[in-house]
Amino acid sequence: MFCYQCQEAARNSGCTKVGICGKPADVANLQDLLIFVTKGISLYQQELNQLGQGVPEADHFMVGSLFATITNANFDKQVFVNRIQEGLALRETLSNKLAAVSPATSVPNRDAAVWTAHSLDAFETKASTVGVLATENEDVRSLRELITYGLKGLAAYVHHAQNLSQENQEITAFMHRALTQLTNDSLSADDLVALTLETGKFGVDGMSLLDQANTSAYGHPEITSVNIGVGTRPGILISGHDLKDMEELLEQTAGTGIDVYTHSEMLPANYYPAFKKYEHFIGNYGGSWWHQDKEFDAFNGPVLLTSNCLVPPKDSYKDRVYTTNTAGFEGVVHIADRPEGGQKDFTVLMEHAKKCQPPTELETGTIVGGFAHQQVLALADKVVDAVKTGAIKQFFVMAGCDARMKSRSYYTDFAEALPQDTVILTAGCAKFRYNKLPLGDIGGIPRVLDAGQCNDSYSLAVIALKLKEVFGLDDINDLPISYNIAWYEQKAVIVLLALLYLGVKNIHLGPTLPAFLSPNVAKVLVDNFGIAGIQSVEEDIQLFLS
Ligand code: FS2
Ligand code: SF4
Repeated sequence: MFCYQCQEAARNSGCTKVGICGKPADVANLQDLLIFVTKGISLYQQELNQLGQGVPEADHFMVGSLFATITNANFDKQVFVNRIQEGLALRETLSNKLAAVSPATSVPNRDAAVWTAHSLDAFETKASTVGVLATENEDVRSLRELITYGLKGLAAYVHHAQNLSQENQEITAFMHRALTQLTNDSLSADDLVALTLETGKFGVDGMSLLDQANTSAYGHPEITSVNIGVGTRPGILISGHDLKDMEELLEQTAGTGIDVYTHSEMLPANYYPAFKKYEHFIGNYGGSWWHQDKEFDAFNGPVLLTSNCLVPPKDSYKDRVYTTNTAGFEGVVHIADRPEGGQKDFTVLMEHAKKCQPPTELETGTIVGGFAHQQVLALADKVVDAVKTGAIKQFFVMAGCDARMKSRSYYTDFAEALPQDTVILTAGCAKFRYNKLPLGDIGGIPRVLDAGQCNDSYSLAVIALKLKEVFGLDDINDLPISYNIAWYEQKAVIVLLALLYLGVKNIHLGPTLPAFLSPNVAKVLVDNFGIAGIQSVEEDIQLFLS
């Protein structure tokens, strides 16, 4: 195996024996093979799309496969074996369709378009030859992987939108085209840089699509005080990012005597008007994803993972973990997809919960969030006044991810060290490093404004663009906004590419720069976009405020 797609890649170089995340080598290799097979599907779908004959199943397969290989989503070997088999069969269907509708059209001559096998042994042999290191040139490899990880992050957002019946053909057509380009050895580094930025453009579109899907189904997030204490009844804990699952779980548990709590990236579900009507929706339990080894233990009831991040479960609570969508783990019960026009069936979790103790209290009190674009724009006059009078001197976008590394205490220290006349704009699980600190407010505007999940970084971009308009600026970089972003997995990559596409410069990325950036590719990002790493809190505060 060789994997360097996340911030915790071993020695900031790459995991080679087993993932720091717990991903075994055989699963890592099969994930590489699945990406290879998916590229084969894209080669055919790309031609079919150009003939107006694209097959929706190929879009769903491509999106689901990219998402399943994202960090901490799926550790189940059999899932990848099944998907590879399904993928090869689907490629055959697409090939037959292309031959039928346009006998003169052929796909480019690529191994991914023709390779096939039927046994696990043959899959494993092939898998060891199609991974990241199959691209020999370090810079081409770096750009190809940067694009691939951006596409994985984008796939996650598109998948959640699909679950809410929102699709955008232009986005999936681009994703097929990009995957096709990644099999083309004649593309230059410049071509790949252009494709990287184009990926960022579709990143903006993908986040916008999901924003539209979430807000049209559940209303616009609004300022909310979220309870972080516990009730007295047994509960179900729901984590990950999928709001459709959240809705169906709340619906099915209503009136059963079972409470529902969010964990980690599901916290922002508390901000949506549609979910506030459920009296058994108690609030949020615990912190960010990597605390689950202790917090799932203490929760005492069943836990539903609707996407990443899943930590390989400890035996003490493994039987209470359930996965759905693209999340998976061997030996853990997987809740099947919803039937056409129907709902998922969460009965097994409810039956399980009834036999469990209520959650053990970890903390009490509330945290405030719900500052997505509509809510912040409703406060625009107040915010603009505060900037004009100097009450707010600077905004800090600190969106992104949290993870285990000790060095991430930087983000807590940075938030604490920021002067009182600054405001943090956040989204994603990065917020758990500072969202329980008593940072106060500025004239009633909290000093930490949480827009929501990592995909709600879109809201932060909308807010920045609106402020640019209000202040009559030509350049988004003239706003008093600094970007100090924490990254971990591939959704942060698509957020970064989206910000670059929008013209945002001088983004600081930490706690380390991605291992997949070769020195030359890193230099392109530094020279053209002012991308930088982080230093000490003191040095960075001085730099940002100078
Ligand atoms: Fe956090 Fe994990 Fe949101 Fe990531 S819970 S690092 O999936 O996408 O952010
Ligand atoms: Fe290593 Fe991260 Fe890949 Fe897991 S996802 S194997 S921790 S680089």
